[in-house]
Amino acid sequence: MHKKVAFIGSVGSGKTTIIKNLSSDEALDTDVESSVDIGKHLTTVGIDYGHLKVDDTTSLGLYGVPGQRKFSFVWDFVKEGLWAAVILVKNKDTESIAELDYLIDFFDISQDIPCVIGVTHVDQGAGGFTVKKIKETLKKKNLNLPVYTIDARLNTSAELIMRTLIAIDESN
Ligand SMILES: Nc1nc2c(ncn2[C@@H]2O[C@H](COP(=O)(O)OP(=O)(O)O)[C@@H](O)[C@H]2O)c(=O)[nH]1
Ligand SMILES: [Mg+2]
Repeated sequence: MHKKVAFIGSVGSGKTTIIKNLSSDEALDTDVESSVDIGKHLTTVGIDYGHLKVDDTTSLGLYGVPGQRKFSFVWDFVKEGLWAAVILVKNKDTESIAELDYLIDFFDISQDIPCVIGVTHVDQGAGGFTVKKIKETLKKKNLNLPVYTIDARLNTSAELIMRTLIAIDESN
């Protein structure tokens, strides 16, 4: 079975990094020009794509989507048939924190879909304030989602996120 996972969050929140980190094959990174044609409308907006084989029967398609609203037409494509979502928030970045509210609504995030929030760049400063703000937003929306402080560059962080998504899916 092929399942679609979206990595969403503002520019610089670590989407490209975490997808490269997780991907079994060389991830497509459209931050630089890609030699592989994944569709003109995707390459021009810098979508990332990676692939992760979980076991013999399950593989995950990892899609990174730009956070800026001017690119929101790509979100419709990624939103279609979504299995799980990872929302990345850049620590201490006011815009990235504020974006969470909008992204939750746009992607119809609910308790029915596996979703984890990762606060990145916490190695550059304590994440307490950012986590507090995120929890306030979640409370307002009646959502109970795991919030992890992570380093998108580390395998251990990426694996923690993916294992959590699978565990939530199995308990749903
Ligand atoms: N120190 C630190 N750097 C990070 C972290 N996550 C990503 N980066 C760096 O931040 C920059 C932006 O990350 P990128 O994955 O391109 O963000 P994107 O715009 O969401 O795709 C890159 O130079 C990454 O190496 C993190 O948790 N800690
Ligand atoms: Mg990127």
